[in-house]
Amino acid sequence: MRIPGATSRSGLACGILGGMRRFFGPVGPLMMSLALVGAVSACSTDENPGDATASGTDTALASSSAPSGSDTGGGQGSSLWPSNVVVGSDDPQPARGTVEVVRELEHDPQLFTQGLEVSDGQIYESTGQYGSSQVQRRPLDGGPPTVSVPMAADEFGEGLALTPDTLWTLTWKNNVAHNRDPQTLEVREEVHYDGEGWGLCFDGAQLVMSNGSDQLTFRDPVTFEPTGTVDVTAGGTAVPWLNELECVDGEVLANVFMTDEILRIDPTTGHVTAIYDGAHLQQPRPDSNDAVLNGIAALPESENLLVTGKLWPTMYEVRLGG
Ligand SMILES: [Ca+2]
Repeated sequence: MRIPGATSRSGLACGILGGMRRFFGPVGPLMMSLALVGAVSACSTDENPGDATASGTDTALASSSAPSGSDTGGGQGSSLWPSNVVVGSDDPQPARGTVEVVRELEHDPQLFTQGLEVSDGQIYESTGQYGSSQVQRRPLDGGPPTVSVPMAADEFGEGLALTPDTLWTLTWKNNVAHNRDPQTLEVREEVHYDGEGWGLCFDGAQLVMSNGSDQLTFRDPVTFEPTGTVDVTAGGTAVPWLNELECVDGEVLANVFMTDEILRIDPTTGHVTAIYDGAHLQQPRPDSNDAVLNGIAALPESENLLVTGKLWPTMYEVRLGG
């Protein structure tokens, strides 16, 4: 764990990577993808590719914009984007596990899923895209949303997490989290944070947030102030693009942008302890490069999860095996 503001490792490869992110901007995801294949790998061996995002600088890539208009197509076999988490050779090595489908549920294929959570028989889902981002609640056993609140047109919705008093929702690049009434979903307060917002979960004591890098930030569930960070590694290699999160029994589950893999992370060490392959879910995928796996929710009083993706017509109740 690292305290906020502490100096982290940095190096040439990561510096170049961070520079590319800022240089190419939102118009150059393909160019950046070509460079990333090498740069991420090089950076991951010893450096921290997430420092650029974690330190609050703007990045070109986000959980939602990168594939748009490009042919990166990660998670669907593209050769331009790492389709699997890169695991180093150091110990501990992550276990390999399966995603076993228990049942299928309907999912509105219009939803650009960014955050998913289940509580008291209700599904909470937040979605992205400028002009159509929203937060909604609907019954787990089916049916339309009972509450749906749009976000401002200049806000791009990201992850969400439910605490006893608050539904927290993130924005991608607005540097703002919304403190919402869990019943009405209306915004009660806005709080500022540095860097991008990607995924969020609540472990019962603190919030855990991702920003697209390999770093998770812990936050106070009432004030949203950062309380610490941890760098996530698999076999000693940094794991960038951590996206939607779910806190489960003292561990953090994360799906990784542009892959079909779900990671089990020990939040005290940052070690990835298991990797679960969800490539068989929602096949064939919707005809959009955006339609990647994104959305993990623990089902209360069960060891099963609810998993979906952006623009997917299906949610899956799954059991992680192996
Ligand atoms: Ca979640």
